[in-house]
Amino acid sequence: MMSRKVSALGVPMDLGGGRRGVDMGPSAMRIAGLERAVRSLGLEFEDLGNVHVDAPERRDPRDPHARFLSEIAACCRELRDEVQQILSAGSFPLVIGGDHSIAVGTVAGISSFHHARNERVGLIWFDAHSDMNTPRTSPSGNIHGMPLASVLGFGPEELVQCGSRTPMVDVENAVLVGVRSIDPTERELVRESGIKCYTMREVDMLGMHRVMKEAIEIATDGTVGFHLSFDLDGTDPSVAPGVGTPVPGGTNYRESHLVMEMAAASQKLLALEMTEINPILDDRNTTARAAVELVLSGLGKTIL
Ligand SMILES: [Mn+2]
Repeated sequence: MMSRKVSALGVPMDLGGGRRGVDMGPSAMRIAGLERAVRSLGLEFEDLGNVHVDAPERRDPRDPHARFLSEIAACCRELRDEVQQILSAGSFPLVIGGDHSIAVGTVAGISSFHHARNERVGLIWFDAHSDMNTPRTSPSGNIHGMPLASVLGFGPEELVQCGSRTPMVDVENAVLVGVRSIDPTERELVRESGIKCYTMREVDMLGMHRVMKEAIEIATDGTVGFHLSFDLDGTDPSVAPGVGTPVPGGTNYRESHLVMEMAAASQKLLALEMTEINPILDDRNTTARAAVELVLSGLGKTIL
């Protein structure tokens, strides 16, 4: 982390998923003591409140292949501008979701800020899913399954061109970690794009230390640093039960923290994003509390 000040920004978005409730993720993390926890590390903290998101009750999803596309794109543009302002002020962006579609706005902000300085950025995408669908391949039309494809340049124009640079991140500097569920139709794009993908099989066989070491090498090769977009569903449901789309066989408690610790130790982390916390499916805020602990590791908390 390059700044001593953390700026938290909530994005209460649940237009991108099929299951309701992830819009309460930002509240859940605040209630879990995010501010006090970050300050306990000796860092400055400011809470910028929430980006505006409309309620689905007030909107029509329209296109069944990309539901709520214009609402999500509008929110991502606002988020992009906020993230750029945080970076301009020399602060560290901590974005709290919200479904994973918000990553389009976060990555657009980071990419645009650095593009203006002639710098490229890398991306580590921690997730049970590959989020590489497009409206053409998505079985559900839910945009939270499309954000990684979008930031790499594949998908609807409104999302792909959210930043000042297209693609926002070069596929050579993007890495997937923790994957164990890929739709048969999105597999093609995962393969054809050439994105480096560390599935849970690689985590099992190589160990998380080697996986993250290699992931950081890829994300920092020729870049100024990287963004870590952390979908809580990447961790095992025993660690994070309250997520939008739980999948068994995820990273355990220590493996999840090692992802964060190694990102922090690299000194190349440009921003951090926590997504898909669903308090409705949770057990007494377990998942938001786990997310706050994980954030601390990502901000440089060490055991010793
Ligand atoms: Mn995701």
